[in-house]
Amino acid sequence: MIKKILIANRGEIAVRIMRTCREMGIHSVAVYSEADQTARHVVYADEAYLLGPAPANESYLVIDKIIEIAKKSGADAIHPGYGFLAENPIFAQRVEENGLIFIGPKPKTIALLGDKMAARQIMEKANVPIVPGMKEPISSTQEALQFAQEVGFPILLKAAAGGGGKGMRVVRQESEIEEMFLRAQSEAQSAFGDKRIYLEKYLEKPRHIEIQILADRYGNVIHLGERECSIQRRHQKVIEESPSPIVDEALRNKMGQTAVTAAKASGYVNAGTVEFLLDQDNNFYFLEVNTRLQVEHPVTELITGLDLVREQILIAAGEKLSLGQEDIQFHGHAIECRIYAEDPDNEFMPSVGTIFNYREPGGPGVRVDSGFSRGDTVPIYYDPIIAKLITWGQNRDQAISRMKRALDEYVIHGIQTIIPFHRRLFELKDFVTGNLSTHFIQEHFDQSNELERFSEEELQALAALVCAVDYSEKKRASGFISQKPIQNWKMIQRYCQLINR
Ligand code: MV4
Repeated sequence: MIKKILIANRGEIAVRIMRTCREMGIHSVAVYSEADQTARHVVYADEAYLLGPAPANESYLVIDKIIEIAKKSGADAIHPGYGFLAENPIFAQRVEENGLIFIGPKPKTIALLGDKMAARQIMEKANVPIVPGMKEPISSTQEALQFAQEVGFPILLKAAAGGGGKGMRVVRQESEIEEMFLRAQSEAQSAFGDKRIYLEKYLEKPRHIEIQILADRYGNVIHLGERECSIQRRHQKVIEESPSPIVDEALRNKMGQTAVTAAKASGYVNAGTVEFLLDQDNNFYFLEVNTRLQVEHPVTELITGLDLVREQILIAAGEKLSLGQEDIQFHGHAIECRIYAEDPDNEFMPSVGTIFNYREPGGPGVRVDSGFSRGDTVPIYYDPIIAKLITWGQNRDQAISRMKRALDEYVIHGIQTIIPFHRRLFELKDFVTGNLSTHFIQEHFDQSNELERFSEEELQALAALVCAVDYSEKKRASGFISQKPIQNWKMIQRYCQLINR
């Protein structure tokens, strides 16, 4: 039995986990940094303890302190959320050594799947399709050249310790290999302290599709369908949805079965996500396993009716899965917009400050998971995600209509957010028709190419139009202009400089 859980996290995900705790009659324990004294997760929890100063490595990443608080408060278990210590096998190990339950996979599984090359080897043995590539790290450009001659260009250099696109380099021709290899190595070294690089065939404009799985400790594994996460910017997801507009029932069953195989092959227990790349011919390839609850889990919750945090807690408490694959049914369509405190008019720079007015959208089919309220200050120290806006509809069109309405209803004053960027995205024909890829944002928002087609006069007219539309949009959405409309004119000027006009 689990009666009290310490949530080793902050913001929207900490609040999200505590909500399920409360429904289940489980007491929640918050931990917080000096920057989060009055944060929503601290207010929501049944008890709260100060960890230390604002920087994460003095607060949310201090393993000893978190375990000490867990024991002092009488917690039975720790939920790590996502980010911070969620995929740190040492943390999971320490939690268990101290007689506490880690709500997540076993430390050994986290370590194993954290090594991308080890994971590929396991999956290959289990007949899970992997991207054609090497099983060992390369030590020279000579080996890279040999590989390229076998599978053909383009090839991709990846960090063995990798993830998140760091240390990744595309090589399109022989002359680039040497330089790209050295760059990938040094980037991998500084990001992971591990410079090992291996090679894969590079897939052009794939989709990122992941399968949610649940596994209990008795070997039962089920999948909860896919999430399409192709809309991302610099390896940061922006929009996720389920089902994917391109996945039909046959492909869902096939990918789902493969994900279940992947989970069984790695001895996986708890909730997890198996990531795949889907190429333009609908072939899918294993990418990696995320050994945590993911940011985008709500879209799966909305179409399956399940509470994934509840399932995680029950699994961690040693219960058997109460559902078989035949009990899982998908209903309707869900889309999530991540609300980052970033300024889309200023190269997505983090926007910090105090939210002096705040109103969340609501109504039919709208869910908001957030970690902030009016009067709160968004600190500079952590991830810039402040909320997630999720809509559900009978079908994709309805989920989109509801999202557009909800984005218009959302009022956040005092800081910049990417809400205006989302509004533009939802107007794009390729988005509405579901024509997505991991290069979507790059292709639709890289205006430096677009502007080359225009004359000086056209550019000026365009700038005036952008200012006017932006101004009236902001006024309509909030009844308030928090940003100088001149910013967009500056943006156009910058583009003109870029293209030497
Ligand atoms: C790839 C790929 C194409 N071919 N691997 C990026 C993050 C890392 N986890 C894997 N990634 C990719 N691996 C091969 N062989 C393209 C990407 C990729 C990507 C993947 C998922 C989501 C967004 C992405 C954006 C650019 C590239």
